[in-house]
Amino acid sequence: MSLAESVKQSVMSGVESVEKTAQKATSDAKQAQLADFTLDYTKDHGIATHFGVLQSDTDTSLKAGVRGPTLIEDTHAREKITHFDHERIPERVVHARGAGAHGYFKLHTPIPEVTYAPILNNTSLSTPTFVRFSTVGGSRGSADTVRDVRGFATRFYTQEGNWDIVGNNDPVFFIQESIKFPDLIHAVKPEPQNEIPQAQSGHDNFWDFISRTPESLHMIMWHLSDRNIPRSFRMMQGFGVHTFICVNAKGERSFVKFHWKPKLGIHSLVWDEALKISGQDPDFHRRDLWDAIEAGSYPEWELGVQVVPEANEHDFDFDLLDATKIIPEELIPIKYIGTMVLNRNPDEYFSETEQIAFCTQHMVPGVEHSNDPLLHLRSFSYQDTQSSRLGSVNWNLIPINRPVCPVFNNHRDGFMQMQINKGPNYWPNRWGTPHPVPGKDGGQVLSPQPLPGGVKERVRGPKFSEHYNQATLFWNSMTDVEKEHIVNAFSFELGKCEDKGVIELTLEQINFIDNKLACLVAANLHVPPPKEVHPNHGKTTKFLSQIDRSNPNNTFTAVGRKLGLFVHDGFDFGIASGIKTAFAAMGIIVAVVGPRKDKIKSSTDGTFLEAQFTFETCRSTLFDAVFFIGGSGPEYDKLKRQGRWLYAAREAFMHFKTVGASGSAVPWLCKYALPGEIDHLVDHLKEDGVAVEQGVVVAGSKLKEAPALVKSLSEEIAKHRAWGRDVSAIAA
Ligand code: HDE
Repeated sequence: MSLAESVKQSVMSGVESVEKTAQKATSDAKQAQLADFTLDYTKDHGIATHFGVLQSDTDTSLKAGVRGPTLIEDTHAREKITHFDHERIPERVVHARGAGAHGYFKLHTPIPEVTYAPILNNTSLSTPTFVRFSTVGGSRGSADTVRDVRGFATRFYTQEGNWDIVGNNDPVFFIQESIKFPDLIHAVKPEPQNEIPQAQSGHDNFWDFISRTPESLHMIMWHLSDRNIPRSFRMMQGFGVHTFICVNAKGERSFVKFHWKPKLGIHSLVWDEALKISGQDPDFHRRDLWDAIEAGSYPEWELGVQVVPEANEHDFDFDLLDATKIIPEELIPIKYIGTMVLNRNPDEYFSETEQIAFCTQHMVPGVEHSNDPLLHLRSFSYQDTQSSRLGSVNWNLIPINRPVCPVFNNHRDGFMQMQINKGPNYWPNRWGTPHPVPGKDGGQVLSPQPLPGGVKERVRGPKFSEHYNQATLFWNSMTDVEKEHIVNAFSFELGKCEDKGVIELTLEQINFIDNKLACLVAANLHVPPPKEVHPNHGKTTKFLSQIDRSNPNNTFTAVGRKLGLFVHDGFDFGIASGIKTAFAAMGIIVAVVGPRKDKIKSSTDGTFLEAQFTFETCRSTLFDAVFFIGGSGPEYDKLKRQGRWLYAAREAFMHFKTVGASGSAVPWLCKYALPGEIDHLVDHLKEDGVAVEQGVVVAGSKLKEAPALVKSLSEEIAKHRAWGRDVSAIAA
């Protein structure tokens, strides 16, 4: 069985009812529209020129004589080469690397008190969506698992037009004002003189900018936390970041923040793992998303809103319009109102994922801009960039960008006009169409917004000048493990800087967040700690930690996780197939790793498992857990010299992952793979039993049936990582 089939078998039974209804949603309006533009190349077709003339030869060009020069008369050859020459378009100036998927959104809790937008009021609607996840700094061919903010851009194809929430996986941003965006991006992108480093924030220019931009420090805490090395797109929260305005049918306005909560929980890689995967599988995240959807294990998110009525705008010690601040959930709880399911991979990356043109100004009636100074120029920027990126103002006519509702206006012509607009092209006219539509009939009428008044000047609101409180809140709210990761991340990033002044200034800034944090980083960098001690306000929030189980935003489940099941010729079939079958029923993906990509024979006559990976074609980093099946025969006798097994066990252990073994692989694990680490556990293992400690699961050689092992193994996988494990002695 191929990996795709085994993945499919694994997850099909683990998916819940809401996902199964997803199939029905594929008959939605957007899919139907896209179908009209889709050519099926898997059917039998002859090759033709662009102008439709069938060609008899596409391999040999027209020549003047057998060994003569190619003739310019060869229309097909010229067209083929010319088209190829122009295949590339500019990549996005930021968020160049991404992966997308189709899905749908279904509301379960209407919010008429907040907005009159039908998509947030009508529970019978199933609204088609397209989501694109991305990294920010790297170019289109860079790696997925770098430390970076992840884009989380969602388009809803509503009956009232396209609504885009162009968000990120962090709820705040580096800067308060759009006008600073080019500086931020120039600083983080590769340095101009040598285009180094690619997709990394660990370099002088970035930290130079940050240390001189204190408003960025809250975001920096998110950036250097585990959030920005996510385990999977499927395991990321998403945030609209800005505070938007929503308007209800009575014309009452509220400030609203949008949140996406992943059903599979919020989980991350560890840094060493992220670094290695960048080389081992640069497509790790897009493959993970693609495989899950192909397998029918559709990722889901709950859409939530934090709502502040306009009258309460000034109730906070920060400004609601400041995108470097969260609204702590203790102050304004999130109300979850609907579910988004991603259930279809694109047919063509370029036409769909690359050509989708998200825009923050794509808002439907009932949702509006607030006065957030990061938002208005941003809305200008998206409109502007699409025209240069996609080559024409007519990018709205590209299939993935077309709304599913009728579109008539008087915009005309331009490069690549793709429809024939018959009739009037101005207003008012004697035909009376296309005409403005009154608000009562669905025309957009922006709500009358009170303006603060004042004089025209380049200023920011008074509360915009406080930059450290929420950075400290974030730090205080982390568990010790997460704090250690942040200290290590600062140490790595600043350790990559060459300019001592940059390091010094950054440490001074971190010192305003927390003195201990600054001292720990300084110690790691072997530079003097900051002298002044600024008081830490001591406040915490339980909604931010990814490890603290009391955070209601998180979920711990083994569903959708991947186990690498290592077998060698002569393995114990009963235990291996027991795990495989049971995990398939639980929605946990099992990949068999063997000496060959072929059938691997067990010790029981006539039984085998098909390996999807060889020891050489995968690493432990590609799995959430590794399990080594015991067995007998010459290969098992040589196991202590099986370097790939030893490395996989040690590396997974070092990355705090679930590691397990059964039968004859247990003494191997204990003595050779993890010497001195699990003696105590193995001493207590009964021959027919299972023993567990800190994510290590071992099964005795006389264990006949798998259920007890399956239970322990899946429970450990669901914990994500065994953070209590001491890995200091492990070299991998
Ligand atoms: Fe973007 N951003 N951005 N950004 N952004 C772009 O648009 C920009 C900001 C975000 O998958 C560009 O189509 C400005 C915040 C995502 O296609 C560009 C500012 C947030 C994506 C642009 C910001 C984002 C982009 C590049 C200053 C989180 C990828 C190509 C305020 C809320 C969307 C493009 C996709 C892409 C400009 C800040 C998220 C140049 C001027 C804040 C997820 O228009």
